[in-house]
Amino acid sequence: MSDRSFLDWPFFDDGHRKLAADLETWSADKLAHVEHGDDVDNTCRALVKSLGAGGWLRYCVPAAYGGALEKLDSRSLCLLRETLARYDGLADFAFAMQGLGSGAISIAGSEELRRRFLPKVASGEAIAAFALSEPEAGSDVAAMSTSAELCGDHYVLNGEKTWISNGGIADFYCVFVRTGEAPGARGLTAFVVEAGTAGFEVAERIDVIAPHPLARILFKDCKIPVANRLGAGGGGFKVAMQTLDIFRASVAAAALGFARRALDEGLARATSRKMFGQNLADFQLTQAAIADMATSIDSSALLTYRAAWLRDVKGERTTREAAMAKMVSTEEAQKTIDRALQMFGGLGVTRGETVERLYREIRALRIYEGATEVQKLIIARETLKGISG
Ligand code: COS
Repeated sequence: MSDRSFLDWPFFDDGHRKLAADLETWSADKLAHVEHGDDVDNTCRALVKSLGAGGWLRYCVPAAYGGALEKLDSRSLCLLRETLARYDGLADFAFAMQGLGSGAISIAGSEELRRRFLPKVASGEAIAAFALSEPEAGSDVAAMSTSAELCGDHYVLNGEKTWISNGGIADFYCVFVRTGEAPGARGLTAFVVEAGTAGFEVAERIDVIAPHPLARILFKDCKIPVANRLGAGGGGFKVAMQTLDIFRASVAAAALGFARRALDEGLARATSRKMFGQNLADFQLTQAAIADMATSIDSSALLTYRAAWLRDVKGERTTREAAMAKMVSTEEAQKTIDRALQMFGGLGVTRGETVERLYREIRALRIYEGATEVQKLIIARETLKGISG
């Protein structure tokens, strides 16, 4: 059983502790001993249904639209992602995408759009996706070129988006495009595009080292009603950044879940593997690795839950804190998982071993929703603002 002592930290209230305990019981029952086949699409569809039936997706939307809490609660999202990731990376993925994919609707959608999409996200009836990245605009969001032109009561979208999680299985996509009110970041707008809309197509499925539904999508004269716009024209960049501010802390939490699982696996191995007449854990080199792993997990947890608490309780913009949490937690989780894998020796790189799966699963987290290098830019910028202002 993973260390749960962090739940006593002052960042949490009794509601969070109950959520963590209930989710632990549910995950042990529904996820712990489940082997997924090779069909990631069906696995993810089934996981969304199961997470919906369990009531967990209700944490992805506000209470007025079928959610569990009045507004999105960062600490709950983090506890959910941490726990799900510890049990099953695809369950974490399925959960996270319901939140990230619908976040722009919760933040900026009209009442009509919220009523139409959010209850289905919460129940697991509809699968959501977030379409921001383009082949030439990943880290530099404001450089995107997919465009939308206003023609009467419609916008006409043209261009492509890539590395879109849930691409191919999503029922709707929150898409960010250039509408040209101003150059750069001030000329972007967000829209909801439903799968099946004429002119929208999945161009290519992308296979990655830790498989999950991922695709490149195309818009060819794709007509979207003005009513599907999320917020004001030209406000899309801020909607994207506000969405990322919430979910970046939850990426940190997912990395933390992977790292905790790696420590659990490493400890079990170190205390049972016999070598030179003693356990692996009796060697000081192993103990040094365990100390590093345990300390990096606690520092990641402190940064992650600080960011979440600041947003929930102080209502502050947490751009800097979420970036710090994401950077440290994902980078440290990679090291922790690598150390755990090393304890398994040759077994560690064998397909099907938990540490081998974690080793593949953690890698993308250092890239998506803002690569580590982008988090550094953000942290430095915010820190420099602090001394100049
Ligand atoms: N919340 C609200 N508003 C924000 C914001 C935030 N977190 N971050 C920036 N803004 C606002 C700024 O205040 C600015 O507003 P004004 O035009 O009114 O002054 C506007 O948005 C533009 O901001 P900025 O000048 O910082 O834009 P940049 O193009 O320089 O942004 C970064 C650079 C690196 C911060 C941004 O492109 C980014 O986060 N990139 C990573 C994107 C990412 O995560 N990609 C992965 C895709 S999802 S898998």
